[in-house]
Amino acid sequence: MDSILAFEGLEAKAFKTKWQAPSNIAFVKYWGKKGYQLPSNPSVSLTLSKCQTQTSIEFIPGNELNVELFLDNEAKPTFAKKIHTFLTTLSKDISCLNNVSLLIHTHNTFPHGTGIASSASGMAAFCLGLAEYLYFLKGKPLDEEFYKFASYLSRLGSGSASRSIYGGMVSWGEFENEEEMSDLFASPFKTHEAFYNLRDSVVIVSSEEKAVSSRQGHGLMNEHPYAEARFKEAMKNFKKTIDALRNGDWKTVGEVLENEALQLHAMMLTSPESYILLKPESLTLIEKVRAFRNKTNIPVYFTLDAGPNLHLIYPQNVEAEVRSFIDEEIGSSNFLIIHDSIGTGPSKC
Ligand code: 2P0
Repeated sequence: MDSILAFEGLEAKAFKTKWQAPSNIAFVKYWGKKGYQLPSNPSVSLTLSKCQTQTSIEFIPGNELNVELFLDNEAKPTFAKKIHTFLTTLSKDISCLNNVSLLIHTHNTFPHGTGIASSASGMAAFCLGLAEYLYFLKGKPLDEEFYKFASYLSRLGSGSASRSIYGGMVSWGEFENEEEMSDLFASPFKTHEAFYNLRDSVVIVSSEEKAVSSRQGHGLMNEHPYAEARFKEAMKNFKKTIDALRNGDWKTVGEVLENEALQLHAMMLTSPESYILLKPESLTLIEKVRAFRNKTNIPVYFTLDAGPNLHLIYPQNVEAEVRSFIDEEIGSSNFLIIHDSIGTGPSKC
């Protein structure tokens, strides 16, 4: 992969681009970092299809770095500042970023304020545009290396965004003898064909702003008494998950999926500065999913992101049964439900 230094010494030019990138849901969670935006353990995620961020960027050469950002045509100075800080850091190695103004327009295809994290899809869509700009200045084609570089940049912006650069299942983080797996960027993970059509029905329990951000949550792992035990467990769960994803063993994938979600929230509950992102409804729903599975043997499993919303993950061949369960026992009148599925990854608009 091109190092960032390969883009030093370029002259800023005018350019316009637009990309859309999907959100993702981790099966094995990234929770805790080391060094500069490197994961403490490998993770693997499912790329969503419907939940996408679309971002256009206009690059205008000038005398200094400047960023304006609009979400659905409304100016968002806080997001603009985040991107400005990110680009200022990159400009130490890529000096042309000191001489460009960015005009960014962004839009999420999923309803705003649902509590679905847009940081992965948002940072991935932005970094695809930024990577394309640098490739344009350098006169390089958008080949496989381009996507690796976009994943690398996304990882620097937000860890989970590195996985939103690819479709299907995606891994990020070094592991044993898996040569293509790296801490620096994510890569597509080839599964058994039984998992080509996985479904994710997201039950929106709450759309309140989180009390503790993921960035703070990662930071709290530095002082966490169970951190080392968690990283060991994550390694074990990663091994079990990638083996089962390759072998077509959905039961094992599902069991680890639930265990990972609960370990993630256990870290929050038991952190020196304890906090709770689950809501009472999250626990009620977990019990309903487990009771339904025990009664029917239908292999639907839950996971959680850093928030209270439940993701129900299941193979396509039980879609009708799971959709009836959701309608009858969870109720689309009680909760907003987004029926999504595994997606093919980002695209240039
Ligand atoms: C994940 N999460 O693997 C885990 C599980 C949330 C729960 O990565 O500090 O926004 O920007 O690198 O990627 C959310 O944290 O954190 C996250 P930063 P990020 O998806």
